This record gives sequence, structure tokens and C-alpha cells, in this order.
Amino acid sequence: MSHHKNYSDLTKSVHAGVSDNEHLAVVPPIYQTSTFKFHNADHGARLFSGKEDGYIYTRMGNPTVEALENAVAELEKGYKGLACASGMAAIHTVLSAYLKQGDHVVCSEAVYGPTNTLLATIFKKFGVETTFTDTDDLAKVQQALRANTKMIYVETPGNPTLAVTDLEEVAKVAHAQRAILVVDNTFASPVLQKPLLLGTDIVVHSLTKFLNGHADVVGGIIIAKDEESYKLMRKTLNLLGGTLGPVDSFLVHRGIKTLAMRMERHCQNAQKIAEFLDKHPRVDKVIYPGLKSHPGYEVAKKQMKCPGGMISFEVQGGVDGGKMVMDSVKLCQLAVSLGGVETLIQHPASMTHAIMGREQRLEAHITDGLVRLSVGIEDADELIADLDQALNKIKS
Ligand code: LCS
Repeated sequence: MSHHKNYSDLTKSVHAGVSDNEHLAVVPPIYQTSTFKFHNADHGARLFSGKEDGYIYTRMGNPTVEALENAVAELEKGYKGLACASGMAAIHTVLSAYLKQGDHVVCSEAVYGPTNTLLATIFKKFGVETTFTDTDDLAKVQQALRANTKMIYVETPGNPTLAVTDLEEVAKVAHAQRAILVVDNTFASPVLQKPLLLGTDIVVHSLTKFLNGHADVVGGIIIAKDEESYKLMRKTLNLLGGTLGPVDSFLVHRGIKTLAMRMERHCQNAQKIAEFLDKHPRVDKVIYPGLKSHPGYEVAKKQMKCPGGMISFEVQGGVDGGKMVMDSVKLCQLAVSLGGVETLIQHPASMTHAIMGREQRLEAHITDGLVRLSVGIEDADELIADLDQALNKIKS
């Protein structure tokens, strides 16, 4: 929506994707329909041939879904969005649109476990090879390149080690190779980081996380930077079929109204909690891009508005210490997923990244005692008190 172009993200979060509709409803209505009527046979033919814009069938497009797609595209400063049934459906759609047998991918070592496994199993089966490497180290990215490298796939901050990749620099490496750069922007959200403005070609998100923000929808989205890329991915998504429904789209669009405000609080709370954990005698190491000790501190400062709501930390006592904390918290909820208003705590080695196997996990710096915290928007001091009593149960 071009008339929103110059507004801040606080304002855009509230208004993005909302356009006038039949009854001038302030909130886009839910078009709960699988199909749309044609005025006559010629009208149907014109819609199918693309000579006229309009809705045909909800897998191919729906006004409620499109409102959400426009909202996120506007926040990311992209061309258009493609809403998907989950973050994984979005990632699968991008990979399927751009890769073929014989191609090679360079992927961040720190990615959501199933993204790693999708590339390492299904795409490998179809003849696509992937090298996983620390994309926060440009020399390693250069080393991983091959003549047939077609895509660099980056998650930043990465799940769960919060490795920060310099997007401007990696985009240069990708483009010198005539490869495309795909960025999973889930941990940052478009309010904290706009990868398309840093040279990225395609952005993906799990909508399930910060964008929706209320832990009640599973969804994903792709943002294309131009019409050509959008059309290729829309064709692919129509064939693969992993689209998002109108009700879930409505709910995510509603969640986005508070996105910028929520992200401010997530960042404030996370900074305070990271500093508390850093001083705690039962904590060996805190990983948060807002701490000077984080190797990506300067890059995060350069490319993110603030370092986000995710913290990883290592407690004393390895797996047992981690278990003690997770079983002792009262306010923080023991659950996977992230980015909601409620604080969640989990153990990547036995939960989100268990699918990778121990050896590959350790290579990706996901140690046995690593605990991941998705900091919510509650009162920071109350969260700190909860974590403090849980950490103090670890035997010294
Ligand atoms: N990308 C990132 C960075 C993620 O964290 C996740 C899910 C996905 C993609 C996939 O999205 P989904 O299909 O679940 O919508 N991350 C999860 C996590 O860390 N815990 O539970 C899910």
C-alpha cells in the first residue's frame, strides 16, 4: 500500500494491508469461501488467463489472505507476500521454486532443526547438495562455495545459537556467485530487521512466532522482492498447495497490529534478563546479541533495530542443570515455539533440534546444556524472580 510508504513501523503495524472493502469495514472481513463466482464464461476465462485481476479459488488467492500478505510485504518493504500453511511450507516452497537436481546450497549451521533436515534429506534425495557452515564467518561462506552454488540460505539471528550473519556482506558473496540469498527473518521480525534492504533476494518467516505473537496460529510467509520472483513462487505454491486459510490469516493480521509495540517490549525485557543471567552464579554463559560478549554484537547493532527477544544460555550441571531449571520455573512456560506474548523456555538438544542428531548438533554449537528462552512481554522483574528461584535450585 504505497500511501503508507513513509510511516514508521509503529503506525504501519496498525494499518498495513488494510484497504477499503465493499462495506468500508475498518478491519478486513473474513472471506470464508473456497471459491468465487464468475459473472459469465468469458469473465472466468479472463481471470484464468491473467488478463483480468480477481479471485478464482482460495488456494490461488483470497482477499483476507491477501490483506495479510500485503501487510507483511509492506513491513518488509518487499513487492508481495505469499502466505503459507506453516514456516516449513514457506521454506519448502522457496527451495522448490529455485532449486533443481545438481544444484548446491550453502546454509547457516544455526538454523531451525527441520530446515536443516529438509535440505539434508528430502532435497538431497532429489539431487540437491547442501553445505552447512557458520555464515557469521564470511571466510567459511567463501570456502563452502562451489561452481554450482545457486542459493545461500541464512537464518539471523540463528535458531538457537543466535549467531548473527552480516547480511550486506553475505549478499555480496551470493551475488558475485550469481546465487540468490534467502533469509529466514523469523527471530528478528520485519520491525527489527529488513533483509531486502540489505541485498537479500527472498525473505521467509514462520508467522507462528513474533508476527502473529499470540501462540494460537501456525503459519508462514514468503516475501518476494520483485514481480518475476513473486510469479515464480506463486506458481510453485499453487502446485505444492501449502497455503494459509482465511481465518488464520485474519488472526495473524490482527496480531501484527501490535507487532512494533510488542517487539520494543520483547527487546527491553530480553536485555534486562540477559544482563541478570550474565551475573548469575549458576549460569556459565549467556548468548544474546545485545551483550558485548556476543561475537555478533556489532553486526547486530548495524543491521537490527534492537537485538530481539530470544536468549540462549548454559547453566551449570549440563543436562541435569538445564532440566532442573525447566522443571522449576513457574511463570515461564516449558514449551517449544517462540515469539508469543508469554515467556517460553525449552531445551534444544532434546526438543527443537533433537532431529539433527548429537554430532551435527555439536558442530552447530548446540551443546547439551543449552537452554533457550523466548522472552515475553510480562513484567521483566517478575520473570527475573522466577528464573532466579529456578536457577538457585541447581546444586553448586
Ligand atoms: N524458521 C524458524 C527460525 C523457526 O524457528 C521455525 C519454527 C520455523 C522456521 C518453522 O516454522 P513453522 O513451520 O513451525 O511455522 N521454530 C520452532 C521452534 O524453535 N520451536 O518450535 C517451532
